[in-house]
Amino acid sequence: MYSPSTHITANSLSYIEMEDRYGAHNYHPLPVVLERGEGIWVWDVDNVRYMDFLSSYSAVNQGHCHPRIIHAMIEQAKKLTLTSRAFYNNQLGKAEKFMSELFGYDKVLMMNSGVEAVETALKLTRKWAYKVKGVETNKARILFAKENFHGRTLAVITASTDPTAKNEYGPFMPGIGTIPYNNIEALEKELAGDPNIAGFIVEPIQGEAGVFVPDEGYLAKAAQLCQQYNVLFIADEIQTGIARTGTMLVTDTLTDDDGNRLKPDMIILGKALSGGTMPVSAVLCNDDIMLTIQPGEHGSTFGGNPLACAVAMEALQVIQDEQLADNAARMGELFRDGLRQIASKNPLIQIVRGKGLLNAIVIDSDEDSGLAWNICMEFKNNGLLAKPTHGNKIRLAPPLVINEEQIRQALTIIEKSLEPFRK
Ligand code: IF1
Repeated sequence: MYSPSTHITANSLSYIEMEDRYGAHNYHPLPVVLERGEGIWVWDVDNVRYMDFLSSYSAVNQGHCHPRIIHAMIEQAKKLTLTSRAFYNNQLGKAEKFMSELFGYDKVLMMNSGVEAVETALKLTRKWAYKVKGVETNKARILFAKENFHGRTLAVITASTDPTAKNEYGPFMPGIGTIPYNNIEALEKELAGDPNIAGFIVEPIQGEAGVFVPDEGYLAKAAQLCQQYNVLFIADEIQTGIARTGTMLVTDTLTDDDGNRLKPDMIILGKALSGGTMPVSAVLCNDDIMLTIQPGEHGSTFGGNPLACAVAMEALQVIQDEQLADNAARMGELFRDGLRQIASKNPLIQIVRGKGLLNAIVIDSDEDSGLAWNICMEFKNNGLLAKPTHGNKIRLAPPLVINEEQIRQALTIIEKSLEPFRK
């Protein structure tokens, strides 16, 4: 089998060895050491330039170091960065109003990392179950989809079906169930069989599972079933949201059979909510859910800090002003067309899938063959950064500011890089 060059400069190696020596070994990064970024581009410590086709797992949708977001960040940082929630600040209300109106919910609760917002949604779901739905104390259950990814906390990995994320972290939390993704019958059976189910949390497209797009109609049907059984339908749009898939949210497109909008009861945002500049996350829902939590019952030192608020408003405004949802939709079509053309000539690409600029190719190999890793090494050698997920899938998700010429440039790199691996 073809083996790509793995030469690493002494300069890069010095940083890699430092992380290896002093850092926890909880990741296995591609051997590239980045120093600088601008738009879709990143540069390594030897000033070699790459196209970023990971976008920090869809956190830098607006492009690296977007000048407007960085400007908003610096201006706010010079004035006030943190008040805690013991006092009011003059940014939080503005950001909450901005997000409520933009996404169409009564209220917002801001946190920091994505998983904190997921935990917040789970806590809200339980409170709602006891205070509004009338579930008996400590009996509430929350449903998750198998092959989900919602973060790394103990509660959230309880729901994971990935042994790597979960092994030897037990004991796990009660009150959690999992059902197959993209399977309406399984959801209905579970909902019909257990009156204590409080919520169903789902990724509109499963990211970590290799950009698995559910069947047309699955999400809408799931939302309707949840409504029918008085169960909260919770969309984790941390990775799919903020224009990544060609609309502000994937769930913006849900309708019932008569064409009426279906909205999730709760949406969870993170990642690109700050344009990748700092951890900012949020849960949005209406008063009947949000107001079940009273003062002191949930919080965070940094959640809703004025720096995060100023950054989030600018990051969302940039998405709108630059029409990045439309661009993601158009560039995504172009990109998948190009990938399919490559696949028609090179059977190494088994499947091309995705929506907007959240895409993946499935490589024709065993999950543990290492082939997808070697292909990503060859991408890197040719100036494009991407990372395998679940062995034989490669996620391809550039910043949404990418243009047509750059898409063609990326396709050329991808085609050329795959050529030597041809069977
Ligand atoms: C890692 C994956 C992506 C997410 C969804 C919540 C979170 C994430 C849908 C938690 C985070 C990340 C985290 C990062 C790798 C990455 C990832 F490959 F693991 F699955 F993006 F696809 N919900 N996803 O995708 O957000 O707390 O990290 O801010 O943990 O290694 P977080």
